Parts: sequence; C-alpha cells; structure tokens
Amino acid sequence: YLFPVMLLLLALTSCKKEEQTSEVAQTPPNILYIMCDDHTTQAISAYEHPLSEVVETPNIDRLANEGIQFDRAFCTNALCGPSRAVLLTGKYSHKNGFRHNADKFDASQPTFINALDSAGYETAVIGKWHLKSTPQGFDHWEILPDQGKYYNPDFITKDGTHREEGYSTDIITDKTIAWMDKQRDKNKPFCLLMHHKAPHRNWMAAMRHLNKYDSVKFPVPENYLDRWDGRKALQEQEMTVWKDMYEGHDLKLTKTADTDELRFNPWTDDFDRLTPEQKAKWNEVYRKKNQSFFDENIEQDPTKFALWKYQRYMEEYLATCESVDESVGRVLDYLDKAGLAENTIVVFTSDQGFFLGEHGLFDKRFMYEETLRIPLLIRYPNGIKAGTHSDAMVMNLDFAPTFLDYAGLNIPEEMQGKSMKPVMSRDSAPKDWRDAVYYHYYEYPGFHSAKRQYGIRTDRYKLIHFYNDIDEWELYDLEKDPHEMNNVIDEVAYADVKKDMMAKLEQQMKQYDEPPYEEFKDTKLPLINMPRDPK
Ligand code: SGN
Ligand code: CA
Repeated sequence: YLFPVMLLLLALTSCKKEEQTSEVAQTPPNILYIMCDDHTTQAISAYEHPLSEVVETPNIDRLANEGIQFDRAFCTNALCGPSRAVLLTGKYSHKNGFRHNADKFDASQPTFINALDSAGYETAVIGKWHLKSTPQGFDHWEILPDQGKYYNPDFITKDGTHREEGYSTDIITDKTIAWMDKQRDKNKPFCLLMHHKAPHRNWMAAMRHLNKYDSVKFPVPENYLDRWDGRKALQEQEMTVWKDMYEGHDLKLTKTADTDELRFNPWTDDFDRLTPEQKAKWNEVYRKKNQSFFDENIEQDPTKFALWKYQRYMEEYLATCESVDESVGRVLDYLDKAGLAENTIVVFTSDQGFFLGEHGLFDKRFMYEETLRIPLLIRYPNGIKAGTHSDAMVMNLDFAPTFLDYAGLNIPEEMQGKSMKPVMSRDSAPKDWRDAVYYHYYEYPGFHSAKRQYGIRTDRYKLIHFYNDIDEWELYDLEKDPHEMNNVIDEVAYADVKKDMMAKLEQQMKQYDEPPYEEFKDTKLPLINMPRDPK
C-alpha cells in the first residue's frame, strides 16, 4: 500500500510545480514595443483595405491572430518627434513640451521608461529616436542620429557614433535579438523599444526586395485626383504625390535612360553612402526599372505621369515595408525559441499613419483618417485572448499608462492617457471608455506646409480647426463620407451636430488642460525649410 501513497505525494508535488509556473506567469511581463516610422494601416494586411489584395504582411498579422487588433487607434500629433515624446510621457505635446520636430525633448520629466527602470526592469531602445536629447532611464541604447539612414547607418551609443554596413531594418533587428539573447540581465523583466526607420521617406528598400512589386498594378485611391474643393488647408499643402515628390530622391528617376544621375535629389548622402558593390547593384536594378518609363514617354502626358508616380511610390513604400514584416517574424521566432512568448507583451505600431495617395497625398500631419489612425496590434498570451478585435478609441497617449499598469506600477497623476488594460483583458471596452479623441498639430510654417490644426474625432464625426495664417473649420460625417471629401461645416442639416461637436471640443480641451485658443494661436515656432524642385 506504499505505492498509492507515493503516487499521491508525486501528484501533490507536481501540482505545486504547476502552481509555481502560474506564479512565474504572474511575474511582471516583458515588453517588446515595436514601432515603425510612417507605417500605415493601409499597408498591413490585417487591416482591410484594397491594397490587401496585393500586399501581405503575414508576420505582423500573426500578432492580430494571436492577440488583439485595434481598429481605432490614433495618435495625438501626427509627426515623428512629438509622437515619440507622447509615447514616453503619456502627455500631450502642450504638456511634454515637444510640439514639433525642431523641439528638443526635456529629459527631466517622468517617463514610463524611468518608472520601469526604477522598478527593476532592464530597459533598452534600439533604432530611431529623433528626440535630440540623450536617452534617459535606458540600461542600453543604440540610436540612429536624427532620421537615420537606410544603408550603412550610423548608430549613437554611450561610447560614441559608429557606422555599420548593411540595411537598417536588418541591423536593428539583429541588435534587438542580440540584446534579448545575450546582453541583458536575465534575472529581470525587460522592456525593449525596437524603433525602425522604415518605411520613412525616401523609401529605400533592402536589396533583396527592390524588385518585389515590379509587376504589380496597385489599386489607385478613388480620391487620388482630389481637387480639394471646400478644404483650404489641403489646397495649400505641399505634400502631393504628383506635384511635390522629388523625382530623383524619392522616385529614383534618372535624368535620362542611359545615366545613373538622379533627377532632383537634395540629400545626396542617402545614395552616396552605399558601398561600391551596393551602388553597382542598386544602379543596375534601377536602370532596368526605369527603362519602360522612358520607352513609353510617360512624361509627355501629365495625367499618365501623375498615375505613374503613384505606382512607383507604392512600389517603393511597400517594398520598404517588406523588411519590417520579416523583422517582426524574426523577433517572434526568437521569443518562441527562448520560451519568452507567453509572458511578453509584444506591441506593433507606428508613430503615425501615412497617406498612400489618398487626397493625392504622401506624408502625414493632417488629422484625416489615414494619418490620424495608427496600426496597433498587441499580443500577450498570458493576458489577452487570441483573435480579439477592438473598436475602442485608444491613443498613443495611452501607451505609457498601459505599460505601467501591466507592470503593476502606479500611474502618475500627470499622465493624461488611460491604461488600455481594461480594454485588452476582456471582450469589450468598459462602458465609461472615452467617446472622443483630441488632436493638435503644430509644425507650420514648415516642411510640406500642413497648417496648424486641432480638433476632435468621435465615433461618427470629426471637427478640425485650421489656424495660424488661416481660420478654417471642417466637419465630416465619417459614416456617410469615410474619405472626408465633403466638408459639411456650413450645411444646415448639420447645424446641431456642429454645435455638439464644438461643445465637445471645448470640453476635451479643458480636460487635457489645453490653453485657450487665443493664447496658442500666434505662438512663434522656428521655421523648418523644405527644398523645392525648381522644375
Ligand atoms: C523629412 C522628410 C519629410 C518628413 C519629415 C518629418 N523629407 O524632412 O517628408 O515629413 O522628415 O518626418 S525627406 O526628403 O528628408 O525624407 S518625421 O517622421 O521625422 O516626422
Ligand atoms: Ca514618422
């Protein structure tokens, strides 16, 4: 009769072991935060879009299938530096002081990284930083200077600046895996920010992807040839694919069929820094790619040329995104292999969205859907049900409080976002979740001439005020007009909606402690100059 007793004892100890495993699961989760630069939802197949017919991002989509996909995630100021400052602080630009790209981040203010670091997390940032300040609260950092370069990028570390041969997305991924695998203190939970440069302008894809989309005909957005009636700020922008893109630097068009000399190319260093071998390969590929443009005399017909530019733009942008999808696949594989997948929160997002030809545009800055919206996919097997979809309105402002919440730490009073944990850990958003998002963009006068603007988006409507050297209001009914072509601000039928939205805007500005309009409307900001093609 000793045998059954032994069995019982064995069963008890293995039970204990199981308890221990679930206790391990209770230890603070690791956080792997993947942020791209200008990677927009239209280019990710998990998000339904006509481009999904021709673009596949299986690795990024894996996060949606195994975690949660947010369909209505937004940024508060669609520009690189400002978005990164919001991420770190959980505060709006007017509170964290980083309103536009010429600002410098005040590193003395509290960030979620500092809080995690003090609580015993190993912290690191690898890739684009763009805040001008030296990273604070990171045990390890390797950042690209300013915008960073696609090929043979320089990295700034605690020991100075050095150049590495190769392609930025690949190098950033290698460094990320190396840090998780070998460099960090494995007794601590970690928080790593992997910040890709891709797919920022001027869209230089990895050599292996240069021909990826050559034979694809991309569906042209129905408002590509928008004439911007009734929308003055759009009429005055300088970010139109067919009129403002640099034919050399961006579209890689050469002066003639038999030269490698590029057309307008204000920053030669992006190409000059290629090694002779890289350059030879690059030029060979582009000679061939450009041949049909010259053969078919595309330039003779302005409409044809405008449409050709859209196709070339998509080839470049989407080929550059390929390396990002591969990068996500590589880090997910590593987490699996290392047994880290279950207790690691993996976030995939972007600093803002991007126009892929909608309204004829590229770049971001405007409060229209394509750029206000950010991709947001989060996987956390220990805390999020696989295959969850959320249409709760969340913002990048919420990231810092969310991470602190998951780490079991206090959320400082001054953080203005909300933890998304209640949205992520159950089937639907709590009843009292927010019903509007507030937005404010400042960088004008500046690159691309997008006017200063602030406004709110609710479930169905959007109200925008363009200000500074204009004073124009726009109101959209997103249900009837999802592409924001019809500004209904003066339509009698929308008088009540307008009144409600104005009141809601005022309430939101108060809530976030935004100064009154009269106080910020004439704020002087340094001019950021944009080179223009004399053609
Ligand atoms: C560069 C780009 C712009 C872009 C800004 C800001 N021009 O100046 O097109 O809007 O960065 O981008 S480029 O010809 O140099 O690529 S941000 O993402 O850093 O805010
Ligand atoms: Ca960006």
